[in-house]
Amino acid sequence: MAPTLALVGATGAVGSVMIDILNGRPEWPWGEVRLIASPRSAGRKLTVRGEELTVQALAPEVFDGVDVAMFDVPDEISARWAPVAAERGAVVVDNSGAFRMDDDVPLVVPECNLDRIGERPRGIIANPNCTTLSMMAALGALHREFGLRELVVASYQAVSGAGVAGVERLYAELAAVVGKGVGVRAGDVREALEAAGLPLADSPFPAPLALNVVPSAGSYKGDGWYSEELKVRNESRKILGIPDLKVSATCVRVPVVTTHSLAVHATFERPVTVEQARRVFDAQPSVVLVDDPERGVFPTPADVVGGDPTYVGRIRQALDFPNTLDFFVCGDNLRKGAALNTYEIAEALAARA
Ligand code: 11C
Repeated sequence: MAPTLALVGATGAVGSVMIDILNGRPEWPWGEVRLIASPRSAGRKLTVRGEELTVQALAPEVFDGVDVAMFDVPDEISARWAPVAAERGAVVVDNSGAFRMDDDVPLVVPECNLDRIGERPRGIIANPNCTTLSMMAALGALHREFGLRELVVASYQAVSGAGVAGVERLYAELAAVVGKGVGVRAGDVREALEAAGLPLADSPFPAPLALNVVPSAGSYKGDGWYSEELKVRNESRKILGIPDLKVSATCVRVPVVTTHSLAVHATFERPVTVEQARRVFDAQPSVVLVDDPERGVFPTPADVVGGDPTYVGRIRQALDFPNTLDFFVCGDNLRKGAALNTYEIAEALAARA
């Protein structure tokens, strides 16, 4: 019998992208699909592959008979409900940060470590953070050939990483500054936001995003580090299976709606040329090279948003660092960075059922 798929968080920002993905998949291995959300959203109707489905309220019994349950909900909801779904027999693919670093939960990017999906003693498989994920297909391919040893990254993160509130805030701020001639004197953007009734106290970000960049993503964790920077370090090590990988990340929020970018400085055990790296990327179906700097061709969020692949450009040999490449990566943080990777894991589970 075809397996049953559940989507928990069906009405959220990532859940909505997931439904687009379900509707667009060329192959369809599933029988029944259940859409699940908070009691507030229960009763809503959503269409999946031509069938109108009613969203059910999250409760233990909705997982009875479910083979694979994809969770796109906040950490605390996953922490509480993923074990319930697993107890009722579902394999959970969880997109929150609740289980990622647990030793008995695999953290999976299909391009890097799909073989780990069978090792799930708790019935839970974790999906990485979107910032880490945005570079993993590219880095994993290089690591297999040249042996990654050190990684220094700067991220340029879109506001949708902070949810619908982040997107609404950016649009409101842009409307408040456009045509005002601000951005030329320290503090004038903050003044324009205050004047427009947009105090920073109401923002999900600690500084203005309009006409600005903000070196803070996630929550502050002490010793100078924000949570996103620590996730990049810890998750990259776990996914690539390099526990002693040297990683240093600086995560920056930028006024982009969707698609995270990263400037990557990667040092390898063995020598690597730009031509070799290009060949490796060409052979990786989910990586697209956009790299002709002489003609101004490189990936940018505005040009790749909504796409599934990891887009790579600006590949160059670091001038002063042996065995080291610098390159720029863009990936849609809601698709491959969240919903698509989760679904790819679910699809692989269905293929093995
Ligand atoms: C951001 N990367 O851009 C975050 C969002 O650990 O799943 C995803 C947080 C996570 O703010």
